[in-house]
Amino acid sequence: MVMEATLIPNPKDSNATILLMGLRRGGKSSICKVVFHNMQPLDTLYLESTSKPTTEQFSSLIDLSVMELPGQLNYFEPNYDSERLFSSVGALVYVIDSQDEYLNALTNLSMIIEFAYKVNPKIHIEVLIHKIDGLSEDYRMDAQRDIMQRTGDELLDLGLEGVQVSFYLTSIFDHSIYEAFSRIVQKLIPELPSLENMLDNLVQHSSIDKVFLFDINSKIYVATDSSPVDIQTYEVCAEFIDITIDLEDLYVEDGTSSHANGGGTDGTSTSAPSPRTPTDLKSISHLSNGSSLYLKQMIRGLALVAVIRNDEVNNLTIDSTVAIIDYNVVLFKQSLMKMWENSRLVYDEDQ
Ligand SMILES: Nc1nc2c(ncn2[C@@H]2O[C@H](COP(=O)(O)OP(=O)(O)OP(=O)(O)O)[C@@H](O)[C@H]2O)c(=O)[nH]1
Ligand SMILES: [Mg+2]
Repeated sequence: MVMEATLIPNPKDSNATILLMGLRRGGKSSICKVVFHNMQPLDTLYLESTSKPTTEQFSSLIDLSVMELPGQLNYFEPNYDSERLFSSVGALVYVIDSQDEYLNALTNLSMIIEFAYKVNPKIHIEVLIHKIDGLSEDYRMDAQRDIMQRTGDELLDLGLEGVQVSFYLTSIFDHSIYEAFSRIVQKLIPELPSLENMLDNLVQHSSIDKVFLFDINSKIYVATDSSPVDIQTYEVCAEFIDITIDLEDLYVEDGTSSHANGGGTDGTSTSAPSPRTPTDLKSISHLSNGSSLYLKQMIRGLALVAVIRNDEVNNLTIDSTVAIIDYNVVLFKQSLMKMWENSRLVYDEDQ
C-alpha cells in the first residue's frame, strides 16, 4: 500500500497527534527520549534545551506523532499559528516540574487550556506532575492535591469549570511515565472499546489474571482487560518483553532466528544496529509463586502479555492451561487483524 506524505496534517490523523508543552527544563524531551527511543534516564541529564518545535512519528496500532513545543517559545505571538496547531491535535500533555516552584507553570497551563479548549473543545488535556522521584510519598500527594486545586480554581475564574483535565504523577526513573503515556495514547485509539471487550473475553475463557496489549518498542500498553492495573504487574510484564527479546537475540544466527522457547516458526531478523522486528515472538515463563507469564507477538509491533494463574481448582495442568490459552490467543489475533483491516478500509474509502 502506498502512503502519500503531505505537509498539512490530514484531519483524520489529527487525533493521533500529541502535543507536549510546559516550561523550560520541565522534562519534555527527556520523556520523549526515554519512552520512544529507549534512552537511559540518566543520559537525559545531557540533553540540550529544545529551541524549535520538534515532531516525531511513531507507528504502533495507530500512527502517532509527538510534537514538543519548547518552553522557550512564545506560542501566542502573532506570527505563530497556534490556532491551526491546537485544532489539529488529539491530546495536549502539559509537563510540570514538581521539584521546582510551579506557580508560573500553573498560570501558563490555564492560559493554554483556555486557548486550546476554545479552538478545539474535543482536545484531551493531560497534566504530568513530573520528576516525582525527588519527592517523598507524602509530599507527592500534597503536590498533586495543591496542583489540582489551583488548576480547578483558575479554570473556574475563566468560566471553564466543565473542562476535563487528567493528572498523573510521573518520573522517567520508574514505570510511572509509561503508565501515564499508556492511558494518554489509549484515549486516541478509536477501537479501544472493542479491544477491551476482546481482552475481557480472552480473560473469561482462559486462566488469565491480567492481560496487556503492549507496543513492543515503547512498552506502552495500548489496551488491557477491564480489571484494575497494578503497577507491579505492569512492570513484570514489560520486563518480560525485554527478557524475551534478549533471549531471542542470543539465538540469532546469520539473519535467521530459531526461537529460544515456546514458538516454533522461524522469524527473520535484520542485521545489527537497526531495531530488530522479529516476526513471531513467543515465550512462556513459570514463576516461583505458581503463576506464569505468557507472551505472543501480534500485528503491528504489538505483543500480548498475560499473567496466567495456577489453575489447580479446575484440575488443569499448566500444559493444558497453556494449550487453551494458545488456542484463544490465535482467535484473538485473528479478530485483531480483522478489526485492523476494517478500520483501514473505512479510512481508505473516506479518502
Ligand atoms: N529527577 C528527574 N529529572 C528529570 C526527569 N525528567 C527529566 N529530568 C531532567 O530534567 C532536565 C530537563 O529535561 P528536558 O527534557 O531537556 O526538558 P524540556 O522540557 O525538554 O526543556 P526545554 O526543551 O528547554 O523546553 C534534564 O536534566 C533531565 O535529566 C525526571 O523524571 N526526574
Ligand atoms: Mg526539550
